[in-house]
Amino acid sequence: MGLLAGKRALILGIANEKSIAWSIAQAFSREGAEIALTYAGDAFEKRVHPLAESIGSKIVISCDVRSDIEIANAFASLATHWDSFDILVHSIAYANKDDLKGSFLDTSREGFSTALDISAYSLIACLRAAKPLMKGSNPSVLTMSYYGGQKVFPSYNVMGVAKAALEMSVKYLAEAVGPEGIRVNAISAGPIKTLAAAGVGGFNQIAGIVQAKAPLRNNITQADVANAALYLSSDLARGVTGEIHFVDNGYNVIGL
Ligand code: 0WD
Repeated sequence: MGLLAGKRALILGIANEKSIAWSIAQAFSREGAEIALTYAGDAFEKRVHPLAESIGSKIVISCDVRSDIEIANAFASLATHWDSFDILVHSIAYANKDDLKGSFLDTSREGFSTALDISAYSLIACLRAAKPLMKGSNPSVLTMSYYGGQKVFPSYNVMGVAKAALEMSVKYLAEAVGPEGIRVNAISAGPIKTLAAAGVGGFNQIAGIVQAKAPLRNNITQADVANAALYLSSDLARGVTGEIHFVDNGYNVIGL
């Protein structure tokens, strides 16, 4: 029997087949979970539908997390299919391209607010909307972070500040929903070539340094993140909440 047999998982943040969220959806499906997916508006619908079909997922819902109405509608729509679910995966981030290069000092008020809204606040808004449905045994919420939320990386800029807010939100949310038995964790993933990564100036340089310096002398893959996500979302991690779990081939332990 699979690790997630009998569980239902809602996964937010598939843009295409390279998305970390897509690898997570495949791993969860392989381990017996029933999957529902959301996509960020019309531009992504065509990409996500065939992916959903390939894992037998019949619930595919539009949810642009910038809008409270879209979030409310998405969970209302989910509730017409499922009276409860067990696992929420939030794999969403966005910053204006101009804010992911050059000097952090040039971050605009609008750019700051966009990055923090979509990349950090959306976790709070989605969990609030999800909570009435997350009433199974050992429900789990998981989000995706990056080491740039703890240390300075060139060009990561405002997204680093958003990840810091996201990681602290994980801890406050873990306390807020812990009494209901809901766990909240983050994976801090090493650099992976995806659509989101393509927007970060100097991504290739960062990935090259990780390959040379990480204890395991390599970059991670989407599947590495998905396998850790599997553990954190399963009953194996029943005692784990408020945790930022590195899946980075050990890069974060290196000082120089
Ligand atoms: O190196 C990497 N790729 C890492 C990614 C290292 C460490 C962490 N992460 C994080 C990202 O910051 C993000 O939180 O993992 C998460 C998933 O990112 P990904 O899989 O690397 O990238 P991608 O396939 O682009 O998925 C992110 C998606 C969006 O794609 P685009 O490329 O359009 O920004 O987040 C979604 C969208 O599907 N998204 C939204 N969803 C709902 N509403 C919105 C929105 N407003 N904006 C973006």
